[in-house]
Amino acid sequence: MNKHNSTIAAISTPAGIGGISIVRMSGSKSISILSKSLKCKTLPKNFRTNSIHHGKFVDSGKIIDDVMVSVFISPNSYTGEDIVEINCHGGNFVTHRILQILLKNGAQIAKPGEFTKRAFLNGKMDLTEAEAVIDLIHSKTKHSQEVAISQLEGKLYSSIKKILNKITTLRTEIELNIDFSEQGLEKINFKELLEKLRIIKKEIELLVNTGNEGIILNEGYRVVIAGESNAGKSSIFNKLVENERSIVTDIPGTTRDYIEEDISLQGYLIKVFDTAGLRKSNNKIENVGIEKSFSIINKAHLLLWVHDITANIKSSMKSQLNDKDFIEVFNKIDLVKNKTIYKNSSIAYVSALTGEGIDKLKAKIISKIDVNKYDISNGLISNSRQLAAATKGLKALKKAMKATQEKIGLEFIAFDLRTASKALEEIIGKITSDEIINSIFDKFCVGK
Ligand SMILES: Nc1nc2c(ncn2[C@@H]2O[C@H](COP(=O)(O)OP(=O)(O)OP(=O)(O)O)[C@@H](O)[C@H]2O)c(=O)[nH]1
Ligand SMILES: [Mg+2]
Repeated sequence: MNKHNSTIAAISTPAGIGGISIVRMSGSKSISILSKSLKCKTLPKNFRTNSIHHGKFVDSGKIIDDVMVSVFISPNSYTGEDIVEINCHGGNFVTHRILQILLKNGAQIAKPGEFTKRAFLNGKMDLTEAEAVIDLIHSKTKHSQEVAISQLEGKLYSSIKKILNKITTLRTEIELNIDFSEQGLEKINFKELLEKLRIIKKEIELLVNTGNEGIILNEGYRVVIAGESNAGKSSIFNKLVENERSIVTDIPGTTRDYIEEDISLQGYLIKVFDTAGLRKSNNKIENVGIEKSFSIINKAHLLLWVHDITANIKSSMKSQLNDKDFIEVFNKIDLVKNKTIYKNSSIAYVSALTGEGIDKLKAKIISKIDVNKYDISNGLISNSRQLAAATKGLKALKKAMKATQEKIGLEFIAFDLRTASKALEEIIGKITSDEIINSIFDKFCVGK
């Protein structure tokens, strides 16, 4: 089980002062390194797995702290290696001193995510579960937490495993028939084969479709505020994020670079973007900003298209916004006396100045989030990496179906099925490049 020779250590709790801090160590030398500094009733070499011990942490005969040590012996631990977790008093100095002593006695400092990476490499979890660990740590809302925990429970993994098993069974059958056909004994029923492929295709398709929802729940729903300059976009942005984050002036072209803030609405993570007003400008900086606005708009789930209700400008740029879902927002209603004009229910009438209509706008945004179509407990694709691989798998399966319909040869069908399997195996990390694996674990914090 222990594929790594080094024993790693890190502080697993956040920096700063707290009641307790945890210094964590993993590797085959964890117990022997600990025994150099722990004075305790039981000798560390006699510690049993899943046990906790009270003792004094000492260095060169001096007591450093009074500690509780949790012990997990390989393979019954998070990483699959011997782990000790030293619960010490949560002062910066004490915690760092303990870490330094462990390093002096033979441990190496852990890289970000190295504990979880070892768990993955030692087969304690698949890649989707490892990704769920980081998602759970970073989750800011109820829904992102629910997606992460279901993934951590291995729901996505088992959905993918089921599909992979079906593909393998079918491919084995086909490959057997290739051998038979060499002897002139081909027995394959193409109609039945096509039906089996169709069922698998449907399952992968479902997986891909869950991706749209999973990514929204996990990575956030991207709402981009766009429209004419001076319409009040930045003012609306500030109201939505409840912070005077974006600069507001009466000079058209105030916002140049886009600004992004996360908010939580009814348990959904919403990523709100303020962008430069779209207009024809001779200013070089503003034009760069306008180009950036278009690229942000392209990645939006929803646009808030803002007009100044008093300006009476018909926006010419709106035609360039393709088929994006949008809410039309008429701002500055505090300047309008005749309230009867607010009659179009598809339009959000607001005043960023007084706050009137902002709650209704928030409700409109929520109503646009197209989720809850899938059962989270079955596992959802929840990031772009997983979605790209699932899409690749779907493409290969469609090719296999086409080859079957055209009866162009069993070898081709087997090849496409192998491609589909490889793509799905990428999601769970069975065959994934070191580069991808490193990029996933680089996002972790030290000590996890
Ligand atoms: N009366 C009134 N004035 C507003 C309202 N919202 C914004 N303004 C004013 O309109 C002007 C422009 O507001 P901004 O929020 O900077 O507009 P913007 O769309 O971000 O402008 P650019 O970044 O230049 O494209 C400022 O003087 C604001 O104070 C509103 O609801 N009512
Ligand atoms: Mg602005």
